[in-house]
Amino acid sequence: MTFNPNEHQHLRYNPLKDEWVLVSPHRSLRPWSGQTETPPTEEVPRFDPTNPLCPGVTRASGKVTPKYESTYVFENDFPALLQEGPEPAESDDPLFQTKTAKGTCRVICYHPYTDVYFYNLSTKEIVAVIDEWIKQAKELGREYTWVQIFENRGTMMGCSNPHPHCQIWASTFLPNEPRIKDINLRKFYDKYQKPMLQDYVEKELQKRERIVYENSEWVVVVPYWAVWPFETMVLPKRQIQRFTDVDDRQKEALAQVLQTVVVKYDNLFKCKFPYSMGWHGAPTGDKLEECQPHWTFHGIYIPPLLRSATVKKFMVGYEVLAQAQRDLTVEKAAAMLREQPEKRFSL
Ligand code: H2U
Repeated sequence: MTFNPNEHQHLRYNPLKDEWVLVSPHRSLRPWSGQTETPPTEEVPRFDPTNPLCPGVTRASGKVTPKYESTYVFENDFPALLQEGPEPAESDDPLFQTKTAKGTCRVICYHPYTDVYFYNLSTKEIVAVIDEWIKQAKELGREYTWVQIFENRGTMMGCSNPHPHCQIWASTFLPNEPRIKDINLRKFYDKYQKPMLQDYVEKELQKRERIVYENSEWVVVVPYWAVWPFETMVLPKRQIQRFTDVDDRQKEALAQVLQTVVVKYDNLFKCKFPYSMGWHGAPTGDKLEECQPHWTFHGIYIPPLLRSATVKKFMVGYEVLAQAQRDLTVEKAAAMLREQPEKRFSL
């Protein structure tokens, strides 16, 4: 029998994490009698006088959200990172290491209306969100080593508020995911003298097996090494290191990406598709002036759903004790998303 990646078990390497994922395609037809989720619904009013993210409503801090007309940014009233605080004592015991953690947390409201999202905002309105992301990345990047812009979509992903918004956590330290990525991107660059993700984009554009969507500036793929069933990466066709390097052409094209990706996701299981998404680029703060050609700016979407709006993937058992595993092949997941129309379903 000859090996067929769509049928036969194998391991795939994630060069960004230096990790392997087990792919078991023969297992994808197994029946499911475990937990099911409530299908994500989407009926929200345009304005809710009790929602603190709506214009004119008072937040937990007692401050009033102004009557904003585009994007609006405020300091998170429940920040995980504070700018100031007592510092822990250094320890020379290798088993009990502690480090200082400082930072700041903000919330960005995308639009004054609660019943809008990337699928029904105009290009101009989406570009306003992108501009705000870039502005925040620039401002916070001057002070902080890592500026993590991220959005949790849907209650299944821990989103606490239906208003269109995202969060920013900026820190004095490099968190684990980008820290490991930085090490692996650098190793690749040193070995091949080429940014890993630029090389990857070029090869994916040739192979054309995992592309979900592409336009003149960006390509969206289910990465070769994806762990989550419908995980995607948004990669630039022109090499850039950071969000602050994105030019006007890339901005307009990125607005199209944001709109199309969510429409395809929502169409897949006819629901408000839950995910965490965010952006990664070269570290900032002290490293702002450092040349970091090994980095390529990119976006990441991590959705938890597996086979319907109510069945999600659990990262448990073998995956937390040994190694991540997937049943649905990456290529099949990419095809399923690619085939979705670019017009959103209506109920
Ligand atoms: P999530 O939906 O991803 O949880 O983001 C909403 C954020 O808004 C959350 O971090 C903040 C929460 O702390 N928030 C305020 O800062 N003030 C409020 O009055 C409500 C919510």
